[in-house]
Amino acid sequence: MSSTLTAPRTTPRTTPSLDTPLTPNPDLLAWVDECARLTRPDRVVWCDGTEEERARLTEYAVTKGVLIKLNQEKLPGCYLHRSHPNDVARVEKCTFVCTTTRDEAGPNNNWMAPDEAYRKLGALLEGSMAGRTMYVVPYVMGPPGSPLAKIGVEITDSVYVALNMGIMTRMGNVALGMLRASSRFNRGLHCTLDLDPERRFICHFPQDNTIWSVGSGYGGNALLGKKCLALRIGSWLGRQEGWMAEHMMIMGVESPRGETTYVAAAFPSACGKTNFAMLIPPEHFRGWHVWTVGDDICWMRPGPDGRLWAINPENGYFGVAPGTNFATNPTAMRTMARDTLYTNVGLTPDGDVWWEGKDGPVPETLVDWQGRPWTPASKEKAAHPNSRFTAPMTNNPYLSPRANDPRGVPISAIVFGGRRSDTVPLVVQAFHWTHGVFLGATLGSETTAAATGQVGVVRRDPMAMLPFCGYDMGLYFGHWLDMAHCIASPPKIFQVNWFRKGADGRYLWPGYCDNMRVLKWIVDRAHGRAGARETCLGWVPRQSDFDLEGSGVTLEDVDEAQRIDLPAWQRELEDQEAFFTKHAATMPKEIVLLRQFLIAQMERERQRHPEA
Ligand code: SAT
Ligand code: MN
Repeated sequence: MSSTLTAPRTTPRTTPSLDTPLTPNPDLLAWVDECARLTRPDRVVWCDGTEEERARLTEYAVTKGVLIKLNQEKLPGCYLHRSHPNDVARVEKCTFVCTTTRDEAGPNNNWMAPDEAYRKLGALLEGSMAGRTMYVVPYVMGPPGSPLAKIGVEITDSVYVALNMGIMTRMGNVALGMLRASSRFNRGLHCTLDLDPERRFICHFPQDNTIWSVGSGYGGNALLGKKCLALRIGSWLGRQEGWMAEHMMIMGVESPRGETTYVAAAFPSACGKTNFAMLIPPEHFRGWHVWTVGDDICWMRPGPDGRLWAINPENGYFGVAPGTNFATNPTAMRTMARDTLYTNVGLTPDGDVWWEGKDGPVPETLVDWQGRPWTPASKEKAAHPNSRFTAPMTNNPYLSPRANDPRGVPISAIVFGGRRSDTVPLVVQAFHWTHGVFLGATLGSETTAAATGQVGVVRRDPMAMLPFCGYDMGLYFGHWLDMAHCIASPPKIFQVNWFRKGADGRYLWPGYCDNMRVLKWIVDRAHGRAGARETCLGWVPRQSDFDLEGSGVTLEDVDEAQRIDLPAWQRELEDQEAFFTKHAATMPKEIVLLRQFLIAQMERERQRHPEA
């Protein structure tokens, strides 16, 4: 194992040597002290977020074998980390929402009583940092000064986590400066323990604005600002405070006339959100530009002008490496060319990185993600399917000039997408806000490697928030419906599916840069400019509303990608039943009725076309 995470512990010391705290904030000092007394680290290090500190921690991580220095000529400032092979993705079964009552967490979450969770994890945390360093990582989610920004502090025993947080958030002094003497900060306590999956728990205490995570050092389990704070705790706070925390990327779509339209889009993990957020329009769309505001998370609140305004709470990208190349996402390739941490990708003999689907010839030999020799004849993959790059958003050549704007950007269109090889059409526009909420609520997607478990099975993933909604999902839909009353000019809502296949198993839609063709229709519809045809699923583009020039896509394929397959829809509606039953207690009536309405319409269609 290349990591110190499993190194044997030395005898616990009772008085850790304390680095000078960087703040006089009494509540923060008291909490750090409390955590240190519980976990008994040898040292406490306060992270200030400076370049000098980053260099020092990086060098320390290299000497400890936590990071491997890559070829600095090819990849300046880039390092490789190999996680424990049992710790490579989010683990939903170990993730808990610890509200006072089980009902608050809802059937969509694993629940543990707060007392029990504090007791259980407290026992695991006791003395857990003996012989180790405790990093105190203060961070801001959102552009500093934004009314939507939130402060968190993550305490962690992992230098890899501290370094990742330094890329993914605005970290260090900037957070302490914003926090000043306030006690309003998220308290995140993270300890890798010995990475035993049996002792892996990610517990959220929304009523205490607290997160305790033990037993994992990976991604969303350990970088507590991301899914834990920005989505699970964020969604809870959003409902209390009248805003929305969503699993969405945000992009600005600039037309040749210089008009920029902001679009937010929700897709489940590893379904191409980052690629979509970094889309480069095809040749034919001269004068169009897509600017990335964010690639994963979106916080939105109604503005004084009646529109919905959004920020990206993050400061970097934690993107999936496999499949990323100069054809699928040239912007990501450029973004991760420097100052990037790679996790679980292959290592070539000249200190470069490699993953399945990267440009160029397959290396004749390399070291795989588990540190073993690999050749193209090897049965296993060189890079783990959920291997990642952590890159600063400022590396993105198409970073939106508004990405750091504390006011955020006004959203004109919201898109829900999933990975579906059948049934769901390429693009549909909702009839109205409530119908859009219904489209989001009934979203399904084939599972991916981003979470442990079976890959490729359809599961309901409403708003792509199933693993991230920090409270009862039915109440969450109700919050969406309530928000309409605070937004005089709501965004138009759409559903897309880039992944539909034909009878021959071929993708019907090329995806990637050609998604611009769908995006243009979405933007035009959001401004009330493009035509459409009404179907029972929503408004869809007519052939003449769609610009296919230069795509090589046939009209037949597009028609097939848009086809309403009645037997498939019958199965789809039946498949939704279990989800609606599970959430019956709180599911808004409007959503139930829209589903009944669709079932009735589909039945009539089937009577009209009994041969279908
Ligand atoms: O591991 S993360 O949750 O950060 C990535 C993802 O699943 O989207
Ligand atoms: Mn995500």
